[in-house]
Formats: sequence, structure tokens, C-alpha cells
Amino acid sequence: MENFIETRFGHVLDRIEQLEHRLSDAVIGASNRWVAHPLYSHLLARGMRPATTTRLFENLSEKGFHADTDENQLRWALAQELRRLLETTAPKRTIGTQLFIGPSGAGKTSLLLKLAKSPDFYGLRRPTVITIQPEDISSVPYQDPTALFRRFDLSVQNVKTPEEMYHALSRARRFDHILIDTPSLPLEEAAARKMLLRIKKMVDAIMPLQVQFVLNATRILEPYTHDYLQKLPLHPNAVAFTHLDETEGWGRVVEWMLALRMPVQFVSVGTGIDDGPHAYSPSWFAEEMMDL
Ligand SMILES: Nc1nc2c(ncn2[C@@H]2O[C@H](COP(=O)(O)OP(=O)(O)OP(=O)(O)O)[C@@H](O)[C@H]2O)c(=O)[nH]1
Ligand SMILES: [Mg+2]
Repeated sequence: MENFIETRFGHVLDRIEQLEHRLSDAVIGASNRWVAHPLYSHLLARGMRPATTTRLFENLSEKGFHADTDENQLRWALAQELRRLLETTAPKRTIGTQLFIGPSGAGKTSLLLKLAKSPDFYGLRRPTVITIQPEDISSVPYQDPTALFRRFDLSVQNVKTPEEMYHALSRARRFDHILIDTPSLPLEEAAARKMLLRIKKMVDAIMPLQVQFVLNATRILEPYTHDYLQKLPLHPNAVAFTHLDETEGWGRVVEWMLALRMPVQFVSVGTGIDDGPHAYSPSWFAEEMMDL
């Protein structure tokens, strides 16, 4: 009897093992077929990680697509999968005053200027700019953007203290929309927190306030993660990616967006006022990624 059970049991185990082999062969087989596909290389070449790329293709497999499906059909299907993956990055409606923060050269001032001058964003509503100056102008490299804003015929006020901000805000009431520019956010965390605490004191009374974190898409070494941003004294509601025209690596930007898990409000794809900004949407981004 014991022998009989052992034999039967052993048989069942053998069957399971064979089945497992067949299954893993099938999975590896499917992935392998995709790995050789030009669209797989396309996504890797744009900087997407193999794990994310494989995930997208596995979703396609589950939906019945295979490597010899018509390439254009696959492109659209991939764009749709990518769009779904980027769901968390869908922008929210922007309301209220907008504050732009972010590291040096990210493109805060340029983005703000483009927004202020773009008929697509504010139409006939009149924007005004407030720039927060560094606490000690002589100790940090600082390029005062006031002249630039004036050159583009924008009303601008500079502030350094909560009191100055209070007065600037009451003067800004005649305008429909307030955009606030800030100096470079230091990369070092303690210094960044100190600067944001100072800014927080100035903007605490502004309701509603949208804090846009501006990031240069060509950079990869910056320390920003979801947790880092959430723990800042003035934590951002949305991110904006700039310098997208200077990188083919939009796949890397996808990875960054997935890691930040925040709405992306704007993207910038050029230096000129006429180059943007673009209102970001996951569909637009996914279609651009797939060259559609
Ligand atoms: N190619 C390209 N250049 C950009 C883009 N956005 C900004 N720039 C350029 O990047 C440089 C820095 O932009 P700023 O807007 O001054 O950056 P910032 O974040 O205000 O910099 P700080 O005030 O020094 O912290 C400028 O030369 C801009 O013209 C973009 O989308 N594409
Ligand atoms: Mg600036």
C-alpha cells in the first residue's frame, strides 16, 4: 500500500515538474520572441529598463498579440499599454497660484515665462509674476530674472521676506493669476529643506497653492524620489519635465515618472517662448514614445 501511494505520488510530482518546465519554457519563449523584436529594442534605446519593457510586452502577450503581429498595430497596442502604465502621472486641473521650485538650471524661470505668455494656458486672463530672491544674494550664484520678465512685458515684483510677500500679494490682486519663481533649490538635503522652510513662511497664506517641482529630463543623478519629495517641508503637488528636446531618453523619463508617482503638469521641449510649454498627458507622451 505504502509503495502504491509512493508510486502514485511520485508520478503526480513528475507530472507537476514536467508541467512547470513546459510553463516556464512558454514564458521564457514568449519573452525571448519579444526581446528580438525591433519595438523591444526601440524602447530600450529610449532608456526604458528591460523589466518595464518586458512587462509591457507580457501584457501584449496576454491580450493575444504575438511577435509577428503587424508592427504598426503593435506600436499602437504598446502605446496603449504605456498609457495605462502612466495613469498615475495624469495631470490634475491647475487652480490657484503656482509656485515653481527645483534645482539649478531645471528651467523654472523659462517654464514660468512660457506659461505666462502662452495663450493656450491663460488666454485673456492676465498673469503676474512674483520672484522670491535668495536670502543672501551675495553668497549664492543668482541670476535675477526680473529684466527677463519685463522684456516680455510681464508685471513682476521681487520679494525677500514674508512681509514683502504680503504686500506683493495684495498688489497682485488686480491680476487673474499669480506665478511665483524661486532661486535654485540646493541639491544637498539640509540646505534644500532650509530654503523651502523659508519659502513656506512666505507662501503659507496663499490658498490654493500649487507647488510645481521642475526637473531637467536630461539629468539622472539627482536624488529625487517619491519619498524625498513627500518629506520636503513644502511638498510638491505636481512635477514638470523640461529639456525633453535635448534627450532621446524618454524611456528613462518614464522610469522617473513611475518612481515619483505624481501628476505631471507640464513638459517643456525647447528654449523658445514659442516651443511650449506642452500640457502633458499620458496619451501624448506614450504616442511620442512610440513615434506615432
Ligand atoms: N533645450 C531646452 N532648454 C531649456 C528648456 N527649458 C529651459 N531651457 C534652458 O535652460 C537654461 C536654464 O533655464 P532657466 O529657466 O534659467 O532655469 P532655472 O530653473 O530658472 O534656473 P535657476 O534660476 O538658475 O535655478 C536656459 O538656458 C534655458 O533657455 C527646454 O525645455 N529645452
Ligand atoms: Mg530661474
